[in-house]
Amino acid sequence: MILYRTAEELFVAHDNHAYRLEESSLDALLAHDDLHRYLSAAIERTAPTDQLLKAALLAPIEHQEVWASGVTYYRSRSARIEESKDAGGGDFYDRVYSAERPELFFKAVAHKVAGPDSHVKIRRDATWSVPEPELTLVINPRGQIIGYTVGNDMSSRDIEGVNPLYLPQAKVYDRSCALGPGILIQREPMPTSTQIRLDILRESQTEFSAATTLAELKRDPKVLVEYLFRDHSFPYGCFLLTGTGIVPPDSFTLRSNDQIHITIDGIGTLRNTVE
Ligand code: DO4
Ligand code: MG
Repeated sequence: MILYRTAEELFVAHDNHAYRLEESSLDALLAHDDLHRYLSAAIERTAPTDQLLKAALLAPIEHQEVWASGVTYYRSRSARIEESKDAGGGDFYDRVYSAERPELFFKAVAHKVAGPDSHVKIRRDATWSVPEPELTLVINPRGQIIGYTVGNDMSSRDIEGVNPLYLPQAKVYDRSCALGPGILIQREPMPTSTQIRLDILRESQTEFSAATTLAELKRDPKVLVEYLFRDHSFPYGCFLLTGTGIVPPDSFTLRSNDQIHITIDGIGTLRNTVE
């Protein structure tokens, strides 16, 4: 079942039907002991509605923080080593790829997050910007993974490449993160065969397309969450992007009006336009 957020309400979609939830706070839903069971019971007692089809979707986030993991795919490791070779930073990326402790960094709070069918931004002072399509874990305040959504970790590769200490500026700015279209509520891990696909369209033509699968993800999502929650509380739960396995060629940079489509099996497609 997939949870969707609109300006007024929350909906759950299941077996080609949508149901409006009595609960309208995502914060409250994420705090439930057993969200899957709560939503199944809501579906049992509620008549389906067509209101979801008419409503604009918002990013499925309220007071949650968004964090991200880095260099969790071999492709990301190689791309970062290359982009930072003049700054002598490549060694850091190689070391973090094989280290026991993962790279985790703060990415956003709700007001920096773009929802489905809205705009993401590239920084005005960046010359090399890319989207990063990432499976995103939805975690409750007790540190349990309760679902999955699609995430875009927009990144300024030139700023990151000059010096790894510039990472927060390369990664955190207004509308540098997109989440949606909804949250797949699922206790079980996503299968390793799950495909993550990125399509970038420019003037309606495909400019770049690639796909990977979760079989390429080096880190166990549960271990990423365990590190994130060490001496660190999230009273409303949080989101954790799990890193990118797709990096466009070095000649590619995003431009205004490019359309970014990220599709993850079982969750859906997150569509955004570059402002
Ligand atoms: O270390 C830089 C960021 C890495 C990242 O965002 C990724 O691998 O997805
Ligand atoms: Mg990333």
